[in-house]
Amino acid sequence: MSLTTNKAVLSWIDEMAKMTNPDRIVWIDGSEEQAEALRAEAVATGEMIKLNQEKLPGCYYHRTAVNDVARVEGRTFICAPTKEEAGPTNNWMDPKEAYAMASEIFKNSMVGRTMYVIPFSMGAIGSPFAKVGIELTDSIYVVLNMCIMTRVGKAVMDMLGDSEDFVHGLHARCDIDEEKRYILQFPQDNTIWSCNSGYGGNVLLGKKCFALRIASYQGWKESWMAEHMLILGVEFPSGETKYVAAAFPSACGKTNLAMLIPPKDYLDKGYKVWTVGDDIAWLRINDEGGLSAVNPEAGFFGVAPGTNMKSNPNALISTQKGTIFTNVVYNSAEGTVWWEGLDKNPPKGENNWKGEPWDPTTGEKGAHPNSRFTAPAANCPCISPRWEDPAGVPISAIIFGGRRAKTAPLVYQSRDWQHGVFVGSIMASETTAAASGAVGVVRRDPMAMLPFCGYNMGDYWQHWLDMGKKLTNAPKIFNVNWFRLNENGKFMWPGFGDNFRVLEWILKRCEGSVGARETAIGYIPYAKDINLEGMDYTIEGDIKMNEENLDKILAVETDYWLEDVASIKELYAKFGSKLPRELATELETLETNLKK
Ligand code: OXD
Ligand code: MN
Repeated sequence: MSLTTNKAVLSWIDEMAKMTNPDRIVWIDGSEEQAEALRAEAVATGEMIKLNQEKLPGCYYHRTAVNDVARVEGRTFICAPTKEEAGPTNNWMDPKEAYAMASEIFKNSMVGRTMYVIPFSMGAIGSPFAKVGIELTDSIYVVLNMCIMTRVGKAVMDMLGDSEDFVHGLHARCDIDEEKRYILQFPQDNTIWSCNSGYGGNVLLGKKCFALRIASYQGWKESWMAEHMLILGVEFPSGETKYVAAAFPSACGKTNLAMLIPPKDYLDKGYKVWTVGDDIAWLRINDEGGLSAVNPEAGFFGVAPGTNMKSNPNALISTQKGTIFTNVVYNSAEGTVWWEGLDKNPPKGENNWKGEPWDPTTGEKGAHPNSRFTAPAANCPCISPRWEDPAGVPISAIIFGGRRAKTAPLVYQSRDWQHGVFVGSIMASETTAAASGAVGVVRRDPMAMLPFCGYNMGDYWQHWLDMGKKLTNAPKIFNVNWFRLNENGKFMWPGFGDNFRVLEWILKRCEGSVGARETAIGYIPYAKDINLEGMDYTIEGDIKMNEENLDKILAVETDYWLEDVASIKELYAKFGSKLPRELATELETLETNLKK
């Protein structure tokens, strides 16, 4: 039964059904009964395995096809009317050609199958930030994941009413053929088509495709921002809470930072971190002339390997009920799951993520490195009481970061908004450096949005600058780097909970209660102002973290920075006349400052 009389919705579903030709169409109403029936069906067909319900209530296990385990940037296209609108950092396809090509793939792809209609909201229903999407899919796995990651069901259609303003998402599994796998975004049409994949990032269309690629374009047109940022709140002993949003490329510990537990000394004093979101932030100008942010998602689609009771207890606890595990190790004897870094007891006599016999003693990995958990955000022990606040939370600081063995100091602050936009635009991250201290390859990843910006990144930077002009109370902008290595390839900063010490400095800067040293790249802390009390970190041998070593990771190393300037020039050159003049000026200023 249809959940709406909205003509635009009904006629679009009709059109898509004519093309894909499913045997039946089923609306997802968001009810537990329907979800339970779908879980039972997925278990009956082998699509999912029901885990031990005493140990992991409501949890299921799924394996993707072996050739379908990650986002496919090479097959992801922005189908804007012209190549220039997609810009030099996106793959582009002419929309007419893209529709024609993909229609052939979608044609009759759902024969013998069911088309599920998933009405979903990104953002709490009724929030002024919220946006509606509808995903048509022939995968129960997608339905059940979407029910965790977004708000699904009748209330969404009620919110949409007769409006035509919804994202039109179409997904079909087809044959999981890599050669015919396409993730197509049509920002001008509010449309996403995804085929031949069953992997989360490609098929949970609310996430990267909508909440970042399409939404970044919408934000540009409607004066708001969709960013690849976690949101967290720091509660002070006084009870006051300040919020920050932080952008990092994938694999830099975003989920860990979002769920950080402060060091013991701080806990004892009454400090606490609250998670609002771990991956995506939608930001709008608030009544105070600042930015407020919501997390448009309702769950965490987190990387499993490395998650354990020490590295991120809050994430691990979040996965203990109502969670879908994908491509980890299935422990069939226990009805539980395992992954590298969970604990030191891999199950024996079990299969690996591919379903092949696996012997952990050989050193071969059992879980795919990109294996995932899909967990309800509400499970998280440190979920913010305001995580569903329809007005969002006010953002005091925006933090950019990446993985840099050298060059970037532990933390620095931009001089102002324009300089902050520059700092975001020059973000970069390295492939993990070898233990010998060799430096990995630098990939420039502006604002951590390289694979997620739905339009020309030159226009996106201009949008950031324009937003700044509208803000009378703009968040302060910072850059952090938890990953500095010494000459022997050892981490000079402990990371994890101790990153709280840097957050504290950042928030003190926001309220103007601590000084800083002005340098060529921006404001750097005085070592004495980062609290090392109670820190017990050995860098190597008997070399401990102390003020002197802290000074080393706060230093601006001119030669490295000049190398960076050359690589930033290469990036900027790709944008031609789309490069905002302000950013070119900032780059000149940086170079001049460094050469002084
Ligand atoms: C993610 C990613 O899955 O950034 O969040 O790849
Ligand atoms: Mn991400």
